[in-house]
Amino acid sequence: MVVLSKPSPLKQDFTIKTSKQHGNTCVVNGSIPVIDLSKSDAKTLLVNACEEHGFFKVINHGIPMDLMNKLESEAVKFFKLPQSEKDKAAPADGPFGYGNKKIGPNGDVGWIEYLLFNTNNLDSGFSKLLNSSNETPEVFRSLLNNYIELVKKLGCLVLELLADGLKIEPRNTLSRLLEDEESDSFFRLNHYPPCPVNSRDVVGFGEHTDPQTISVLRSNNTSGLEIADIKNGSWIPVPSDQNSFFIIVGDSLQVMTNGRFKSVTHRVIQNSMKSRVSMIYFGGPPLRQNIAPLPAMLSRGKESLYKEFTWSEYKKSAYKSRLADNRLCNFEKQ
Ligand code: GA4
Repeated sequence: MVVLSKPSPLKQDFTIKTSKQHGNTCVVNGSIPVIDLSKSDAKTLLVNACEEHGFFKVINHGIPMDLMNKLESEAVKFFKLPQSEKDKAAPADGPFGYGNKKIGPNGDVGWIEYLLFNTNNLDSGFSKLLNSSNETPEVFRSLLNNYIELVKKLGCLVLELLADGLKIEPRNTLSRLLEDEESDSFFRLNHYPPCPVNSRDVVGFGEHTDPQTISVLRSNNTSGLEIADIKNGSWIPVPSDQNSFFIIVGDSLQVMTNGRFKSVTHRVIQNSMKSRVSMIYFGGPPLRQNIAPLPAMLSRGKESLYKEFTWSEYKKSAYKSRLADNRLCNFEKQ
């Protein structure tokens, strides 16, 4: 097990906020759907999981373990650099590059350091990495490129199976948003160092929903991820599994299915002993894309639950919000 250097302490407290919507009781044996993508019933199970949990694990995904492990090692190598070197990769403006404890622009903090990239312009974050004394930037860059291409394909496959399951035609109605060359998708490498404060009041990444369509997450074998039960808001710990991927339904997919799929609230709690390293692909639409319920989701005279908006408008509003805010409520019809 690799224990990385701890980032310098911040003055703020890392307190888990208990939202009004979601309590923080732990449901230890909460069930997480596991879906085998090689089986013929996958599309039905996927639809069911998005409706019931907004979250599931996929196995038989076809992404080579070797690639995940190599990218993880490169990330670990970067996070092991002295703080002053890592800080050279911090953005002058905008969100891309290295971040330490600060999450978003509005005062949220976590026991975390990370690298954030725009997948259609890797250099937006990567060029900053070249300022730090990274020994093998070309290896890192090519692993990032290979990995992002494969997780994007996996995300597209899941979205196509979901379209099949929902009888949406054509079946690339959702996946084309990620495949579009102007797709506004992000990739994030997170490092949660072991946290010296052994308390459930310390948070790695506070509760939130993802704004995009789906997020494809892989972590090392350190637990910490928790999802809020859609029905009663209780927290369900997600057992780590470094060989599988976890899919998180985001706000945009909730809107496109007119609320049938649920964008799941999730968080990462700290671990006092072990580092957690996670890599997440956030499949976002192009900025100009209208985010609205698909016609197939409005059959039999059903009305849209949401006002009309573009992804660009949603993003602007998201970046004015705090992490735990309900971002969709501004876009719901009264
Ligand atoms: C949550 C999902 C992704 O990590 C992210 C986050 C983004 C950021 O860290 O810059 C946000 C957060 C996320 C939602 C609300 C805003 C924006 C921080 C924040 C307070 C990269 C994303 O796309 O939205």
